[in-house]
Amino acid sequence: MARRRSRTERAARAAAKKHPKAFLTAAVLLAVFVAVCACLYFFVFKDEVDNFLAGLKNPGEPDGTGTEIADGDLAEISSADLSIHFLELGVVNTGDCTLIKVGNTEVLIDAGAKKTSAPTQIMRDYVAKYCTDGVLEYVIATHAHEDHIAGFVGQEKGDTRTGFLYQYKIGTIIQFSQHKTTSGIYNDYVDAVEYCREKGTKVYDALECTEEKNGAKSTYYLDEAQTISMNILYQEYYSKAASSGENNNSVCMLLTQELDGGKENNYLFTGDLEKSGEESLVENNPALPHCVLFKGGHHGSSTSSNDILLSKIAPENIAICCCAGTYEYADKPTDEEPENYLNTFPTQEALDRMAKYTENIYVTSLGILGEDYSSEGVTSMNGDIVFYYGAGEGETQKSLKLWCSNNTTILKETAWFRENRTWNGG
Ligand SMILES: [Ca+2]
Ligand SMILES: [Zn+2]
Repeated sequence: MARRRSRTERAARAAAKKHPKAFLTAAVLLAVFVAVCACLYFFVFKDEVDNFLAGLKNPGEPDGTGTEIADGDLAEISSADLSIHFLELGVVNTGDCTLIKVGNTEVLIDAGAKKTSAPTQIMRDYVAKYCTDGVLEYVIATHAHEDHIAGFVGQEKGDTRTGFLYQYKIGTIIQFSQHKTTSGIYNDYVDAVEYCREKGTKVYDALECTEEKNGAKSTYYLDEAQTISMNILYQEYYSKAASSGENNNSVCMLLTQELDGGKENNYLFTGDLEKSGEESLVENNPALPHCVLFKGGHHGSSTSSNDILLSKIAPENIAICCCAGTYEYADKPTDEEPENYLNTFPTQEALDRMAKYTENIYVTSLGILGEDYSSEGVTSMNGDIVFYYGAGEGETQKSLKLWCSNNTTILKETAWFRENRTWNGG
């Protein structure tokens, strides 16, 4: 049976009969245009176009509390439904220490920064203030670098040590699946984990969690009503050691809080994950949601917080744990390379990418530099940064609030930023 031609097909054939030359030219031009577009896409703009399309799929509409964040009150934090604390370490070294609290259940993610000083008395006092039952239900060790694990070990003190793994009863440790380092602090960390295991702590690695093997789970609920979940997200470096070093081995965790009306708030923690790890995280977690809070990747390094991840999560707030402006992890400016100051944490490059999504960027500490760019001391930027979900006295509605120990000034409004960085956002 002859195929019936569609109306457009018939019209095209009629036009081709009537104006054969014009039709041929149009067809050739169209073919050339398509070829040029395809070349531009595959060889020049692939990342940009993909990111734009990803942005369309995830327009960054807040799921939860909206873009406005209320000013918090220190007195409300202890009784909040959920609080997330980015600690100042009180030393001039960059490192991570994040405490999450839901009722009497705490999650401690990493504890930096130096084996000679961690955990500082400031960190110990801070954790003791919020963990009052002597039990840290969960500890996450994202990767095997000193600035993330030194405070788990701590200093020798009599026949014990000052590290968190010795000072608290630990419920479950979730640690990196891969490592290459054989550093002293790594070996001390392994000893500390064994010390806990002997006392009954469950010890899993990230891959066991995502594969739900040996008793590990990919989702842990932090409250009895099961409204706040800690989800270990798979990325490929759990199953093969990253060739680039430890950072891409970082354990990634999405904290999801269910709110009234079917809404939710999501908070993402990726340790020091770098670009290829972020790519794998996005690829393996297509449902990665819009995030009300993102812990800025790798202390604000240029290697992390890439477009592929940010376009997916469209973060509303970003907290960066670092000692801003110090040259601990950057080359000092020289006559040949005067712009090296742009590479100190938080780097201009990472801030440019973050600026597309939010100006609500907060930073824990600020370095005080000597003439030769050496670190001479430390002061607070925002200080301890605390996001919490709760309500004050007389308030009927709970909401996400921000309290910081020094101030809640967003990064781009700080004197340090004005002197050392450029705002390239809207
Ligand atoms: Ca506890
Ligand atoms: Zn680090």
